[in-house]
Amino acid sequence: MRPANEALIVIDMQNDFCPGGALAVAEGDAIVPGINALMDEFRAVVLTQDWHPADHLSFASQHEGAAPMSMTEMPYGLQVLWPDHCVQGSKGAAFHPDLRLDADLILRKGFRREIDSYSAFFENDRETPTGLDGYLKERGITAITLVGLATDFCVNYSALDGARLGYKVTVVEKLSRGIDLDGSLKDARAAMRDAGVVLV
Ligand code: VGL
Ligand code: ZN
Repeated sequence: MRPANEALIVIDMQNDFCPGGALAVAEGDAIVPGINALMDEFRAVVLTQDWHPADHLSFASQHEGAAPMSMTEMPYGLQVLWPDHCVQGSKGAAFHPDLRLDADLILRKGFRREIDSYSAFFENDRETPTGLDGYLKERGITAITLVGLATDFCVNYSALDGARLGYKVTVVEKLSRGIDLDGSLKDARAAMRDAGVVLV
């Protein structure tokens, strides 16, 4: 059992990010058993859930003529335009059916139409907090282990923000899978290493 200052944060293990889903990550479902087993080691477990309104502005469908996976400029910076995914209350937004749900906190993110939220800590403007930092600090947690989907987006952003906030951050690569858009997986690994994130 890990000490009480360590939390496991399971990022976006939802149907839409698994094979057959709207924004499927290759082998996204293959990591479920390993994540379930790892939960036993931690006294604090948080699940995040990507949770978008149907007209979310990160969806290509909301931008006339835009193709999924193309880029656009938003007031807060560059944004990938995704296929519609993780719509609030849909089957795609539900957790993978085999994922253990006996977690302490389920943190939803991406619920404001105007702004996407990859990180578990901040929306994509990198400054609007989700509240997770306060939650972890109040529980005396100083070290976080991240697993889940996708390595190069929500896991990466969460890891970088966690490091910036002063947590000791570990990403378990074999319990994470990437989308890999134009080399984004390689870039994410380099960025995480540079930020002092431990990749195991
Ligand atoms: C994610 C793209 C859009 C993720 C969420 O969980 O990595 N990626 N929304
Ligand atoms: Zn999303």
